[in-house]
Amino acid sequence: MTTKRSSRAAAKTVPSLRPQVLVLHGPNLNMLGSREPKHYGLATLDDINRALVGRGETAGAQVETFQHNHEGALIDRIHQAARDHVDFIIVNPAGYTHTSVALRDALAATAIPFVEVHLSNIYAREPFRHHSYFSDLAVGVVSGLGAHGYELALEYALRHLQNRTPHGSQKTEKAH
Ligand code: CA2
Repeated sequence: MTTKRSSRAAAKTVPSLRPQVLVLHGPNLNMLGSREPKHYGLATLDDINRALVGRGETAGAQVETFQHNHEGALIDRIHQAARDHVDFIIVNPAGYTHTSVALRDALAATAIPFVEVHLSNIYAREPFRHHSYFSDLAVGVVSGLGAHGYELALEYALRHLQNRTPHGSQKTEKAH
């Protein structure tokens, strides 16, 4: 017999027809707009998130944003994204870019395609920022274009998701 409770729980796992994009921001990015504008620009995290959610609405996609200063909370959010059938992730792992095998493992385990974004050009900065634990798993990396980098990543995600067939695989491009 199906109880009310179990049918509600089952409904939660049904993939949504609306493409779902999760934007993840790592530690200290809540400070954007207040300090270090030379590296990170003047936009606040709220400015960035509002623009991304608005663009998603226009395109008929659901864009959710999440910032946390703790590694475990970011990992839990990635696990949640898998349970919610999120289609695409845009992630700025911030300082964890250069340190976190655990965050890398979470993204690898969920197998949700993702673009890695950095506001600053990590290759033009200190040598310890030149290595990322994420780039080889990412569909692509945007680094050094400021807040615009997130918008470009979202445009890519929307295009990528539009090209999906109803079964989730990608349409192949026609040769000319
Ligand atoms: O350029 C990026 O987006 C980074 O991911 C930002 C990280 C840094 O550790 C990476 O190497 C590159 C740092 C985020 C700190 O954000 C702040 C924002 C305002 C004030 C202070 C820190």
